[in-house]
Amino acid sequence: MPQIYLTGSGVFTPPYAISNEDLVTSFNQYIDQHNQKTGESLTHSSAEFIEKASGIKSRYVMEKAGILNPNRMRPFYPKRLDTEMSIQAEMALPAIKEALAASKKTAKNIDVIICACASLQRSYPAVAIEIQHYLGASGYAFDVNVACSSATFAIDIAYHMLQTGSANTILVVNPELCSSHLNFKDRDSHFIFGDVASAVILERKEVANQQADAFELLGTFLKTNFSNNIRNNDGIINATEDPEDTPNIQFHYFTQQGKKVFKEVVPMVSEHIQTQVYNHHYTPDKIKRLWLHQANINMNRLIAEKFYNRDITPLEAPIILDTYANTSSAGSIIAFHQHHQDFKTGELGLICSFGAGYSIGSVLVKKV
Ligand code: CO8
Repeated sequence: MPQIYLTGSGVFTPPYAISNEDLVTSFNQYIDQHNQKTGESLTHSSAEFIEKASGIKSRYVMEKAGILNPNRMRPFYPKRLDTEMSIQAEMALPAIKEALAASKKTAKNIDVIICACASLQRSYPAVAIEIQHYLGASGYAFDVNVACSSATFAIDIAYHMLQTGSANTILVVNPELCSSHLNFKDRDSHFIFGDVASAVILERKEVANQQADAFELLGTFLKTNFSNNIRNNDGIINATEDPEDTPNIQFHYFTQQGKKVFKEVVPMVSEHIQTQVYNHHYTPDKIKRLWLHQANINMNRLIAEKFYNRDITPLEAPIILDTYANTSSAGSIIAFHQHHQDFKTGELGLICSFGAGYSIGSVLVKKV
């Protein structure tokens, strides 16, 4: 079997941070105005609740003023001409440049680009092909969407393409523009997501220029199981759903049954990653680190404790959602990007995503 290496990663952090306190201040102003106007008595949000229930303290976004304006409560991304670079391509490029530099490659070396994320800003042309254009890469490119598992499912596709020899070097990029699908007027979910882009370079060992900081992919393991507990009905059908002549398109946002998700997904994920590790004839104690999807600090801790069957140290399942919030499929890649430099040759780690679908994707890696 050919050996497949992850040789570089990169993260683009958007320019604006919003603390829980700032988010809650504008949310509560919106609620006060709403209650005054309607006579309803909707309840305030609380920064303490958010941090305790989720572990999130802050999030990065591509635009802040619209989100924090109580009269708007959603970001403002002015419509761009078709000839202008799209916002997701704009987010993707700096993450890609960092990943390329880490792997000592240039765009000319990339055979395939997979743009994998939970929300794409348009149906077509594929954002991946636009990224290919701006990078000046040849070969081909396509988009993949498996919600929060988009990155790991794309890594699985890349891994198998590289093994068959249909490509030598593949770029997987995750421009997660979560703020555009988050209902900032909804107390239950207004705090959950942030924007970010992450990228990884995967390649066949024989073409890898950089091997000192590389990880070999030992295997990928995917699972899906249909659930409506995390859902977004946004799509091409929306404009046809209004019976009037002038379509009154509703905003379709992320919704979830958070408690159900928490309860159902924790055992699914811990069993899934244990199974993958046993299938490779290892035991959990041989895994130095879990780079988990960043959904919720309590959920991540429980998954890791079930996996190791003991209490864990913070570095066994590093948390980055305190500053980034849930960044959908980019979360586990950011955790990897920030927390792999201490690995020694032969040490094992596991990247794992989980989310809507339900979907779980895990990637077992060994430091070269
Ligand atoms: N402030 C104060 N109080 C609040 C707030 C708030 N903001 N929100 C809720 N409360 C109150 C509730 O009203 C409730 O009060 P009461 O007990 O009196 O009824 C109490 O707090 C508890 O509410 P919950 O039961 O809802 O709170 P939880 O403890 O369950 O915490 C969480 C809520 C944090 C959302 C938690 O359920 C959670 O994290 N669940 C897992 C979520 C998860 O991992 N989802 C995966 C999503 S990722 C994915 O796959 C989607 C990808 C799509 C991305 C697209 C971008 C948008």
